[in-house]
Amino acid sequence: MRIFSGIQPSGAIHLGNYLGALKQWVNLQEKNECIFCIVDWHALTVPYNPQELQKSISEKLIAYLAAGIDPNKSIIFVQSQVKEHAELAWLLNTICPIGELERMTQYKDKSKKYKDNINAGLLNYPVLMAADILLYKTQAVPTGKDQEQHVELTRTLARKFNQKFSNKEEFFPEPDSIMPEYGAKIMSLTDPKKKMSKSDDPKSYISLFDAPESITKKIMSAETDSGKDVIYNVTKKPGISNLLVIYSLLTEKSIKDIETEFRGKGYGEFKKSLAQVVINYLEPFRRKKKEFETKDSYVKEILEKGQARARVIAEATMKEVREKMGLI
Ligand code: AQP
Repeated sequence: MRIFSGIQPSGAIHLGNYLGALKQWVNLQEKNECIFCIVDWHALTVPYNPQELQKSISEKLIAYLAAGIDPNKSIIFVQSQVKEHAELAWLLNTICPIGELERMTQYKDKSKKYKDNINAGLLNYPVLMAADILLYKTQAVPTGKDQEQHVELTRTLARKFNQKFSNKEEFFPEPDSIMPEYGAKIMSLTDPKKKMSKSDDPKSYISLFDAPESITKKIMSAETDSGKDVIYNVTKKPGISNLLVIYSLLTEKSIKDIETEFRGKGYGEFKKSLAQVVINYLEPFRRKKKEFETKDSYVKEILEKGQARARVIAEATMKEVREKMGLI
């Protein structure tokens, strides 16, 4: 199966991005042809600092490598280095109904969050994402829950393109979403009714590279209800339930077993133990980051090789697309 997925360099990669997306990628690369992108053009749709962008891109690449993405198995590259993404996005824009874009949850959320910067790119973001995916004739897209709607639009656009320009034959496959059973939507530490997001206040998320003291501080002050029983109940105890999910995914213990372990012990003890679990789990990430930061040319080479491999596929697809759309 051909797999494509990406992460935007819009902030620090957090536990949500890891549990929802990255962790699946690592497993999928064993038996599939995987293409993992750092989608920098997407990050320009919200306010950002141009001086910080390259550093943020490098950090994402290091996070991919530290998580276990293997450049010998998977293609890793930066979106803006393969111009065909922009070309296909433009062409797909011409078959995408505006209504489909206006109903997107992420567009609505981000329009509220960045009231002074509701740009056309924010609205068209899902079309660029569809182009990212279809350019590689992708069959499946591993993501968290928040991106499901965008993958659904990608299927719609693939279908429309096939009907209009490919005699109803399958030129673009309609890609499936792959989501983990648990962890597809990790919630914010400061507001457990909202998803964890890298563009939010750093107190609301745990970055893969956070220092141990910072992890402890964030978990100990994570929002929980006024009770003291460590019990999973998303409606009544969204905060503690979110922490239980994180605990369970990082230790591979069932939520039932964790509830039993902390019966009668209260939130304080549970949070202290969770902080230690997270610190230990993320220790190799911090170590590998330091290691890769000293290997500048190795890291650059990975991107150059990745982009060359991605270009071969992208150019072949676009040649066919142009022909089908009457451009040659
Ligand atoms: N809270 C989450 N729980 C599980 N999965 C998540 N993902 C994002 N948040 C969670 C998944 O991580 C990947 C990265 O997505 P992205 O960088 O394209 O942007 P996003 O989905 O908008 O993620 P963020 O963290 O919320 O970034 P910002 O704040 O920049 O918008 C995707 O697979 C996503 O589903």
